[in-house]
Amino acid sequence: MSAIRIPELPSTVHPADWTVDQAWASYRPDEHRLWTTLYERQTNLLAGRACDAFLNGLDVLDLHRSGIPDFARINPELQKLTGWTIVAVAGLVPDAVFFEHLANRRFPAGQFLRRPDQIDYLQEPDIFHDVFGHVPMLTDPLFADYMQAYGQGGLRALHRGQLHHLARLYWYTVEFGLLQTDRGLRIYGAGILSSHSESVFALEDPSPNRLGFDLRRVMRTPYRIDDFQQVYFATPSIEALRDVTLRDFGPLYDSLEHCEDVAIEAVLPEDVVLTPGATIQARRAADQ
Ligand code: HBI
Ligand code: FE
Repeated sequence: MSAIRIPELPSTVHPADWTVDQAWASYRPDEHRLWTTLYERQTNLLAGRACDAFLNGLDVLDLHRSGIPDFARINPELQKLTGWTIVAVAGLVPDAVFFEHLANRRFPAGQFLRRPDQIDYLQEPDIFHDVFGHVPMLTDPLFADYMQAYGQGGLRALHRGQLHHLARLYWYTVEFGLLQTDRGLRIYGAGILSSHSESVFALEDPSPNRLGFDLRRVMRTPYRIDDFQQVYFATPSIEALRDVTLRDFGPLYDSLEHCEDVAIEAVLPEDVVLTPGATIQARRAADQ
């Protein structure tokens, strides 16, 4: 008997693109109530913390109306705004499948909702993280272009064996990105926006470094998936982010080949430090 088990696609998954039926009618009343609880908790926190594009997107799509959103209702609205649609998936999908969806302006969203005991944290992307966290930003034309460019870049990165570098870009922008505005830093990353505690931590906690976004610097920086971030990168505009991503990263990958990673909590002389983290603050105090 072989000990190796080859994972099989669940029979309800469409084999070509890993999509499933959202089966909206099958969500239970307690699941709709949990969505509403999560929605209200986050929107109370996010006024003055989330960027305008996100808050406008939440309004425009009216994600609150019927408990767990029905993709059949949202898709015509989203498609009219930026050409994006949401497709349901059962959980994580293979990288190539994920990028192929993004490159075609389809956002794969988890079909299932977390359990009540996972209200504060779960590792897999559920429908609250994916739809509340990611989808409002897809109503912004510049961000919509950025995500598609990322998907196209992902397919190229896969062919070049450079996914580790590109995944860092996704992590520090789409999931944990901050935006510089004339009213201070605002959140646009879905990993923060869908997290009760990190929405406050990301902007207000003294410990993490908050640095100006730089594509090469981000690609040199590993990340942790099991704790709050110790470094956030803030872009001056979504347009600037979109513009760097429209270029081919080939030459950048070449230059990174012989370049060391940067420790997560490190600050380099060339970094633009927006707010220094507690480690540097402690060091500065000791220097005085
Ligand atoms: N699948 N459903 C889902 N959601 C993701 O965010 C995701 C994925 N598969 C792969 C993947 N992300 C990574 O390739 C990127 O985060 C880099
Ligand atoms: Fe996500």
